[in-house]
Amino acid sequence: MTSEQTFIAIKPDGLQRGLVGEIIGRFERRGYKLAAIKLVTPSQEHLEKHYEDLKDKPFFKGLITYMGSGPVCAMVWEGREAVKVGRQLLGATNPMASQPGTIRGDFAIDVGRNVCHGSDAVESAKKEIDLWFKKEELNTWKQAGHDWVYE
Ligand code: YYY
Ligand code: MG
Repeated sequence: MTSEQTFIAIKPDGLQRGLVGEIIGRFERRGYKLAAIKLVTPSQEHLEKHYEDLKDKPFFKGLITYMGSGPVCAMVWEGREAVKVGRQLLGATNPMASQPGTIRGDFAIDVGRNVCHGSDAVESAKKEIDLWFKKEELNTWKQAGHDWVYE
């Protein structure tokens, strides 16, 4: 089984709106394994690193303020094609373009309040996991249901 890890974060609006359990449940029910989880209110410096690719965008300042406005639930999810499928579970960046059945398609309206973050590639997932987590915060464990999810 080729396994990969993705960085998923529930943004401050997701916390405020009580969507933590709902979002975690979708990854669990799909069969993914939680490797790390914590609540953190990220500093401006941390967020500027996380979103450094977007620093020239007009929405950058607002994005940093919103993301630093309260706790974020930072997670690492693991399993087959976790990066790609994680993005599918989240839905399109703009919730207005997200399909119903996706997290953003079910729970969000404005792009600037789109509830969750997910890495967009295996390389960026590695960078993001490295930025948000220390090595010792990542757990290696075997899911009891593993062989009922994977052939
Ligand atoms: O990876 P993803 O979160 O789906 O989109 P990005 O293009 O990386 O943008 C990051 C973040 O920025 C997005 O989740 C919301 C916000 N944003 C915005 O506020 N307005 C836009 N026009 C585009 C993105
Ligand atoms: Mg992105």
